[in-house]
Amino acid sequence: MNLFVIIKAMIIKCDLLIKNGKVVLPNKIENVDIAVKDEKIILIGLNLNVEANEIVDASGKIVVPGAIDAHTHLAMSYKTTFSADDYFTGTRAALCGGTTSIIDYPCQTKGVSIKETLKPRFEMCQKDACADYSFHCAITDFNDGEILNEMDEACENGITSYKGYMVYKKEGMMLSDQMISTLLKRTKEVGAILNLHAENYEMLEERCQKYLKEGKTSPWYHYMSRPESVAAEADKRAIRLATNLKAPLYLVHMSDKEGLEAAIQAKQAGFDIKIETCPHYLEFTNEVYKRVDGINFVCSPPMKNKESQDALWKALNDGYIDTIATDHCPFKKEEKLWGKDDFTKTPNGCAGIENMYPYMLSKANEGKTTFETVVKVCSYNPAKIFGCKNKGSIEIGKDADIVIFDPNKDFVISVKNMHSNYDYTIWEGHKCHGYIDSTYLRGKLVFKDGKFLGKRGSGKFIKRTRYNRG
Ligand code: DUC
Ligand code: ZN
Ligand code: ZN
Repeated sequence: MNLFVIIKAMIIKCDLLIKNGKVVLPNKIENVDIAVKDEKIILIGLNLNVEANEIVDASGKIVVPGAIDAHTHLAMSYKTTFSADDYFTGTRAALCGGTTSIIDYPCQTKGVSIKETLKPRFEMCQKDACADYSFHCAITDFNDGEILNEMDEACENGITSYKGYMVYKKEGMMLSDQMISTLLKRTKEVGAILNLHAENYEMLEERCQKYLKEGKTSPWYHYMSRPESVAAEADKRAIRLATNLKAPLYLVHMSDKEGLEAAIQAKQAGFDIKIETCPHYLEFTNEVYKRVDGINFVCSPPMKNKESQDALWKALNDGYIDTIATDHCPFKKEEKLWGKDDFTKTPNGCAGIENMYPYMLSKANEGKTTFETVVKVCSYNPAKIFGCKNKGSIEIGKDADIVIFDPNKDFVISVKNMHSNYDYTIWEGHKCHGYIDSTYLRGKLVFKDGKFLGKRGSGKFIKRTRYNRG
């Protein structure tokens, strides 16, 4: 064999080569090529000399890892209905918005084990999920201690995070402070992390009753019954409970300045407090509840004042926000209207799964934050915190979950160009400066030029590693 033949034989063959893009790597942005084979990133470098079945020219585009939405409520049962997106439409929409993995929140019914809670969810996802998926399990009852015993085995099986609600008492979901402390202790012991929804139930319930008695029934009173102070009290209590035990705590959907500041202080004092916020708190304020379509924005916690919103943006850019996730939980218009004469009857939740990454990336494109920050909070950090060891960055050996973002493509969000199963969106009319060009899930093209190209049931379960033990 002559030298030419030997060198030719050594040239690596790969499935996909993404060339000439500006790639957001873990600690820098570089113009490099990415080679993908068998669902994994196998090479990253300048002018890679590889053969590829498919070559994509990403000149002028920004290449980022697929986002991980660590907070969704798909097929969530509520009274006589379900949240509008199931695991098919929800994960289809996710992929179309550059989110390649989700971590959903099944909720335990009292008396039921973790395994039994998750079983139907696994079945639904195996059949329906188009994106990769995992679950946090919301705990409502210890079943005489069985749940606590079961947690170690559940962690072994990849379920390494749990959730507690400090609200939803009437729905049987609220935990006492004692139960929260027990869960904080147990999650720390087994190498899991506890996620808390922090609002003060007694404070908000008293306000709800007062407003209803006074005939104040509009969506504005949803906000008024759960204002900044109601979230702040619970945020601070949750932080106290966790720091007291030196246990890790993940505060979901942080929305208020006072709670945020308390969490930042605890972080600065060396405690392991993680902060999640959502795009809707960064974009909207409580003013939305005065709009004619204010009812559509009813979610808990509600959007807060401008001061809180500014504090969230500052904390994001100062590096204190750990993750951004959506709390995706849309309901149909008709269902939202259950609350038209009584705000407490409105199903809580808004859409976001397809909007998070385009919104955040376009904010980076506009200079309100940086691409590195967006990648950190939407991909790298959720992967690290929740033990998705093959996800979260463009690195050799990771899953080839790759998004190509076109900074020059403007896009106006409308219910008509989304891929969910809802019939309105709070993001209607929002202009994104730059948009997702294409999404790859483990090297497969699943979204391009506005079209979903993925496959129902092709999402894989993400068996997560224990907290900080990955
Ligand atoms: N809040 C919402 O708005 N929806 C789902 C659950 C929650 O806590
Ligand atoms: Zn919540
Ligand atoms: Zn939620």
